Amino acid sequence: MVENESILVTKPFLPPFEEYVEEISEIWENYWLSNNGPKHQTFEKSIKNYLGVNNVNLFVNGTLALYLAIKALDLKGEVITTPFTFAASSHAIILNGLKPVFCDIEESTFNIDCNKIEELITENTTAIIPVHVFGNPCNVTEIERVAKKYDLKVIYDAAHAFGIEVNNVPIGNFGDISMFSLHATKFFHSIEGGILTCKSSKLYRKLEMLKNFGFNNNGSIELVGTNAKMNEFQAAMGIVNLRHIQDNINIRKKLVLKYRELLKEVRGIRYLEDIEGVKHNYSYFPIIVEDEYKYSRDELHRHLAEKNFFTRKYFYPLCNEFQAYYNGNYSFDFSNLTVAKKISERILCLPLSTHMKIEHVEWICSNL
Ligand code: T4K
Repeated sequence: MVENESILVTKPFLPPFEEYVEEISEIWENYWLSNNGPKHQTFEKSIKNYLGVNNVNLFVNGTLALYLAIKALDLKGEVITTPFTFAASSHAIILNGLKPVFCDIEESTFNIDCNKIEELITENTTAIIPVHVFGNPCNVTEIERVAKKYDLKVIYDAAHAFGIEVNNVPIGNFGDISMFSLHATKFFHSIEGGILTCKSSKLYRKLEMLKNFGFNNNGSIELVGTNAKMNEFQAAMGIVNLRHIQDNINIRKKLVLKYRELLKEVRGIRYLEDIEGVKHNYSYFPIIVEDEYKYSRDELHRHLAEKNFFTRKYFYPLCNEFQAYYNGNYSFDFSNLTVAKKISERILCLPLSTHMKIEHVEWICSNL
């Protein structure tokens, strides 16, 4: 009876227990637990292949990966980014001593509005850090054009975009660096984990050093680095989960199509459609609760929780509204973020996981 079940916004996929145990059993033979062990090496190769990119660095999580991506490019001054994202995106900028300059987003994709980037560029701007929110790709062509014109670096926060392709080009090939998160809540995960992809082999080597205390191949400390290495248990989970990835995407796609079918006629509920030429991963199912809907977003959130369906307000509040940023060092102009404000006050991510059945979607939609 779905009526009596409790469904969270997501529930991590776990592979068959025996499959993971078999994968990690080698660790008991070789006693290699971290520091670029055999599982790490195998996983890195598989990811490189799956993502169709030149260089892959694995990290302990996505946040540290993004933090080190910014460090590796020696960015200074101001970075243009989106306020409609998880805290990790803007935290990584601020932890590097840089100023995030928040740009408004598009109504249709919730991604950074490329038409508004140029007006925010100053002599202090050194990079753009867009986010492929919910796995929907940003306008990579336009971002590349602006970056080239003003000689800016581009780091994509692709935390949600594992496996996405745009016109058959895998998404990790755009910009200088892309970061993918492999956190437990992601549709493909390694318990915790992060990936950086980049075209430049020089940058790849620098990232290798930065995540390992700054050691170079000769054992000298060449850079001031940190410890952000992925361990063997994480890599083993990634290896096993990669075998199940397509099945998982298929399950999620069916659930998403059902949601769309059932919500089509609901007045005041808007959702994202597939984009032509894009290979999607169906990692989230966000809806916009428009003003014409019978309840507000917050009322709907509460109503579904009473029925044991737990939705999430990803991403509310906006990053520029975080109390932590108002310590006297930062001041943000809210007036240019009207679309982001509107979306963040109306967004709700509905439950989506491989544990769900079509009946769960039907039950949620009947409550909408
Ligand atoms: N950039 C972007 C755009 C991101 O969205 C993220 C992470 C990052 C960067 C940073 O990447 P990482 O450093 O995380 O690799 C979750 C995730 O923790 C976070 O990874 C993710 N974005 C964010 C969007 O969602 P919370 O605070 O919402 O997580 P939590 O613990 O409330 O879990 C969400 C739901 O999942 C709950 O209903 C419980 C369920 N859950 C969670 C975990 C961890 C489980 O059932 N089992 C579990 O093991 O942030």
